[in-house]
Amino acid sequence: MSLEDLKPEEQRYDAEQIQVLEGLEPVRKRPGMYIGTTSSRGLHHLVYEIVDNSVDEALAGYCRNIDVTILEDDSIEVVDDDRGMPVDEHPKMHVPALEVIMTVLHAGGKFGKGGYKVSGGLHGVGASVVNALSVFMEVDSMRDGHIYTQTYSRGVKTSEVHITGECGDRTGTRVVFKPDPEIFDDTVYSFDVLQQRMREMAFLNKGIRISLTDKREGREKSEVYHYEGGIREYVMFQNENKTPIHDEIIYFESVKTEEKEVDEEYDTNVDGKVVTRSRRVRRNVTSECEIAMQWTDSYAETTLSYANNINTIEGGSHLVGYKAALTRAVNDYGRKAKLLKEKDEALTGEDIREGLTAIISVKLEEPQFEGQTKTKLGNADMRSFVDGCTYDNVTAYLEEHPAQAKVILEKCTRAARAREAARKARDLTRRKSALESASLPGKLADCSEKDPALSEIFIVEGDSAGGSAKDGRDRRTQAILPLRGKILNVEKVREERMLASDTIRDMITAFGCGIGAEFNIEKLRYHKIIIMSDADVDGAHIRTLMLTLFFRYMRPLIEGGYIYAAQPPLFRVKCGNDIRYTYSDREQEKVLAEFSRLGKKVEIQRYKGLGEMDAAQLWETTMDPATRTLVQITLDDFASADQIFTTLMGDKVPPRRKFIEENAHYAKLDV
Ligand code: TSJ
Repeated sequence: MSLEDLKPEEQRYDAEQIQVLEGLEPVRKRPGMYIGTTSSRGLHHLVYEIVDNSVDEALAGYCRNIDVTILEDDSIEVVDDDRGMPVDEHPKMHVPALEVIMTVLHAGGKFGKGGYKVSGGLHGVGASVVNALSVFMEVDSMRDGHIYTQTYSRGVKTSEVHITGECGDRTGTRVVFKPDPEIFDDTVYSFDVLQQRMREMAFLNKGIRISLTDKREGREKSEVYHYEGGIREYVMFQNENKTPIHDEIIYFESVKTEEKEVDEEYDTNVDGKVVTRSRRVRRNVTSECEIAMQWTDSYAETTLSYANNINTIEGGSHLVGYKAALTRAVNDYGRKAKLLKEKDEALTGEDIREGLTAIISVKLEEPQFEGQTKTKLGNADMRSFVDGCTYDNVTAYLEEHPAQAKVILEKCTRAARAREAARKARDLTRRKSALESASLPGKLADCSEKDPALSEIFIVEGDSAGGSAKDGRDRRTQAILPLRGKILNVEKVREERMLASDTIRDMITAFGCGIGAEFNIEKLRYHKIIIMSDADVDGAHIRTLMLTLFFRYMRPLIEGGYIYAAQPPLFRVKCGNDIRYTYSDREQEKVLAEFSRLGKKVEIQRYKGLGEMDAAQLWETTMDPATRTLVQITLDDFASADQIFTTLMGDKVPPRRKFIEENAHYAKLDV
């Protein structure tokens, strides 16, 4: 049913507020519109969408345990111990509520009284979307002693809601679904990817217990995430491989209730069809703000902000309020306690946040998500709410903990001095040559194309590979920057030391867009920055060092999808006139099997490094846009990326070794 089907007077009446309850065909036609993507990320998103339902119940106080299981065939089971989904007849649609939730787009959450939905995945689209994109789905609702069950295929019910058993006193909801291979490029679940989100959910919602179990053959595994300390424990987790400068975690929370005008949805019957309308009503609205912080001796800042359990990567009003208040609170206290001298300039926000790990989590009704990736909180009133809460509580903490306050202020003052020294140094020379000089690095073999969108730059490790790349490239669109010597680990030094490195300055100059606060993506000279390093451990190390630099100083390059890793081949296999390049051990086995079936002699060359390939081979295997494979480096999950870099690049050796051992099988580091 569409708007046109309504009577004319209905159309006029609040037309834009009318939301028509639709079937699920649009979801299957355009899955991307509902879950963002049909890549592996969308596949995992289905699980989050289901788990969000249970988390909402947990936040309303009706559920504590959520068990997520990857079954043998890559279908997913989620079981919780909530009230059980309602099965009574929907007053307007005359089918059980459970069926409405599962088969009608946009439905869900509005069957209970009160109890608002604060969770909700990035798209917050609901269980019916998961149903539409699953070849099979089964839901059991346990309530009033009965187990009510319904099954579906591709969003269409294959049975009525019926009683399939008894459950005694137990209540809860259980769902099994199998994502549709017609929709998803890849239907294999990653335990690690699910683990990240389940752990994050458990940190953000203290007290809930989420278990994650893998039942697939050969990968059996089970973990439980349960944190009574909530985001306090999240900060401890983020700081696991760092060295805190004060023992306890600074933690505070605040709840605000005010009368406000909000949208309220209701269903109504128009000509026998059910339409959801919304109206503005005045009622009490509650918001929560929770913050945990701890300073470490590192130079990097880790600030993770969330709104309704969604990582607000682009920040927003809550983050603005927090940052402003923290800067004021530390400066005001510092002056009052005479830890800052009258004549000194105020500490900047960056000085104060150096080495600080902070989690800001707000929960509110009607969140407005803005920005390119819809991860920027727009609700203006969250700014003053979080500001007030942060200023009062940080001030109180500093006043009540003078010894810790002294350590923290000293750290901030050192950061300010280092920053001032760096500023003076770069006013003289370095910054000029690194960031403002018109002349490009001598080693850069630039392309002739001037349009950045059509230009790419290969960062090539080693002189001999650099030579081959220069000879083999398409000079019109491909620039080559060979790198000699080690790349500095920027995780371990402050900015001025970083800028003293020729290799790093060459990269910054070649890219053209500057670093840090002065970063300007408009000035980027190439829209593809391709890291070309050997397909071995050393190559991976160099790639990680480069990504660390990009992550800490030029993060928009990663966020914007401009960074790629080239995929050089591992082997060259020749059989008669047939020459193949293979890029993984599995592919190699396949090609060898194919050739041995022919029973002919094969010649195998194993490439130990890019340097072993001549210009023509390098072009053909790794650089030719028509045939090459590039891996785009993405920043799916900032929290884990930050930890990976701290682990890999920080000072503590045992966790680094453990990480490398655990992840040794990965060919690429996709942060
Ligand atoms: F939708 C679903 F199938 F994806 C799903 C929903 C899957 C799982 C694992 C859990 C849930 C779910 C739904 N958990 N809890 C609920 N709760 C309700 O839907 C519910 C329960 C009771 C009442 C009430 O007013 O009595 C209202 C609601 C919305």
